[in-house]
Amino acid sequence: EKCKGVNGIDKIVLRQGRGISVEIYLYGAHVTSWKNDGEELLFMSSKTNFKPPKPIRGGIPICFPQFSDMGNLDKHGFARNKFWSIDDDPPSFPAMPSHKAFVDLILKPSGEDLRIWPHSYEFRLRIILGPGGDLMFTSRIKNTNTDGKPFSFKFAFHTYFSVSDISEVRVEGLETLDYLDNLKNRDHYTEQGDSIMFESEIDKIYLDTPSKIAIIDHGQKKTLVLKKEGLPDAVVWNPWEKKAKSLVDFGDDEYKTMLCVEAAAIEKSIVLKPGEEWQGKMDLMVNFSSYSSGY
Ligand code: TA6
Repeated sequence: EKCKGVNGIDKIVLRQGRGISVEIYLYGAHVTSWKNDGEELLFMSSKTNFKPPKPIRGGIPICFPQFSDMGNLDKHGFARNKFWSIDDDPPSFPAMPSHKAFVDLILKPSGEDLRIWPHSYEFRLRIILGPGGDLMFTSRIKNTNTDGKPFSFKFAFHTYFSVSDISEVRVEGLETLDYLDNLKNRDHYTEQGDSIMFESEIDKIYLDTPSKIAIIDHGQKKTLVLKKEGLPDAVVWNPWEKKAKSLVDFGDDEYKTMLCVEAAAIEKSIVLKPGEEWQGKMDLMVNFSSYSSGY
């Protein structure tokens, strides 16, 4: 179902029965809401402006072809600031879901875009809302350069999860891993053996993580599970109090009710020769009863 969102920007709404839905803005192919049992699972800042070319603060921004300021482009690249199109006839997806709750989106560069990043590409994104409320993403990026040139890129699903209270949240699946600390010149460190808990600003790129990460919210007795493929890294970000105050489109206290855990390919850029295609996947699930260890 296509309709108008904030400021008249086109959005797609997918539903699966009662209380299960997802909203996707064509601006950025940006998921702004994911509900299960009527419960919102993504964080969206009350201060966000839906004013292109500014990015939307919250939900699931897509970082492509750059992550953060690790290159000459605008922060996190340009995919989150572009108007995407619905792709009615996507080629060669392995299987069409048997239900209607999915959408295929596509981004290709305009002539103007080619001046900023001189590469021709087709970026296809399929978003599926499963019957049980699972939210599944398949991202396919193809090099369509005709000049014989390869290109390289970094990528992240910059997911902002909604949490009851950051002090009651634990992340499992990242213990003992190596990471780059964005708060310390991206120097290399190794995480200790315990699950991750939060009591100050964090901005880390965990390298080569397991495919499954769990965000356990003791306050709300829910576990969010993130599964990924083709996206070796995982970013964990919470701006905490001081940084939150410096972000104009983020409420001063909102750091308490959000946590970004991002399926990403950052440390090793993806390189594609002309004609080659890369695929990355992320599945998000929620479990309201089982919130103890074991993920
Ligand atoms: O993913 C973490 C990060 O790169 C942080 O360094 C932080 O600045 C955040 O993304 C948000 O970036 P943004 O450009 O959306 O303000």
